[in-house]
Amino acid sequence: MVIWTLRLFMVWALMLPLAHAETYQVKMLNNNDTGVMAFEPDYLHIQPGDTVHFVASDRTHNAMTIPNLWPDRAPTIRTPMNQDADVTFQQVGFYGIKCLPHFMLGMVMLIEVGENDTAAHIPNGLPARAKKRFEEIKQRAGL
Ligand SMILES: [Cu+2]
Repeated sequence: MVIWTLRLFMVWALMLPLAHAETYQVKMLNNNDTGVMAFEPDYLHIQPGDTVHFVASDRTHNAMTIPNLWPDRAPTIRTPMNQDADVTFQQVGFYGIKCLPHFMLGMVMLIEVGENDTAAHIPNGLPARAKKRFEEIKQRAGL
């Protein structure tokens, strides 16, 4: 009995890091307080191992990697259109995410994973509305 209890304790102890990982919800919306076509929230600060659950609240949205606003070697993402999806972020850094159909309309969000010494670097060449929304996000988040 004592050994069995000890084994159970060891299994529980091994699972602790997983138990601490959190899941955050991000809605994909046609409009909200910040304007038309928006992730809500459009900024998250999470820890490595945390998961973001993208919710297909409205239709014709998805979440995918913005090239040049993504940590080197972190796996890129492209969630299916019109579907909820979970993405787990392991690597420290800033992740820029866009909705493919609404990138031109500024449907983007920023996820900060872990602690970063440098500010998020918003790359050149983004659609004007995406650039504007990132500026708003950075100002609001104090980045
Ligand atoms: Cu969209």
